[in-house]
Amino acid sequence: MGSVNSRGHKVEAQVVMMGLDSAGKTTLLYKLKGDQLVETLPTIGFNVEPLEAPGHVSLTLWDVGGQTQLRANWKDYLEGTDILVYVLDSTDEARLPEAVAELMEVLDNPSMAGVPFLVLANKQEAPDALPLLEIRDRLGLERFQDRCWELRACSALTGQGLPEALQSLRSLLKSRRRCVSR
Ligand code: G3D
Repeated sequence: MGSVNSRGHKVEAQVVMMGLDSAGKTTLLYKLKGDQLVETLPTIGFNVEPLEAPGHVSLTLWDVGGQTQLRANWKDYLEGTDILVYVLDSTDEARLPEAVAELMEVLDNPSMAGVPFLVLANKQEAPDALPLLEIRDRLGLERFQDRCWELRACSALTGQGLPEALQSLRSLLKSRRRCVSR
């Protein structure tokens, strides 16, 4: 469970990263972790890594496998999570509807009540990436007026947008109490 210390500075949080297979979750995890690019294999189960982020933020990042047969287990990771990071492959227009449908199912889970979420439109450096505004329209997140969420563009390959994504994580975590009270 996340916590903020008595001076309101230190934030500790469990972060679950989900998204379809190949969205770039594992690449993102290790880019954030050590600014390193790794050769990824499909995640069987999950990867978990601690991450000290700027602004006194200690995160435990769970990268949960996104292959079809693993998605039934997603709900097991939601209980006790402080924030959800949902990663989209901006170059995979064909599977965008599937990615959106899976996100909606996750958001419907009772464990997600009051939990903020950050959607990352990954692979934005690719020439064929859908622009962020189009992704925003296709997601239809504006309907979630009563939840705390943000949408950010990034590239796990180049690191573009990752500092801003961490900033969003921090501000969403700080807003968590507000989300819960709704
Ligand atoms: P997953 O953990 O969500 O399943 P991975 O996804 O991290 O395994 O990444 C799947 C593929 O997408 C990998 O390529 C990886 O290099 C690529 N990828 C991840 N992030 C980015 C990005 O920001 N931009 C681009 N262009 N590619 C990215 P391979 O070829 O190894 O399958």
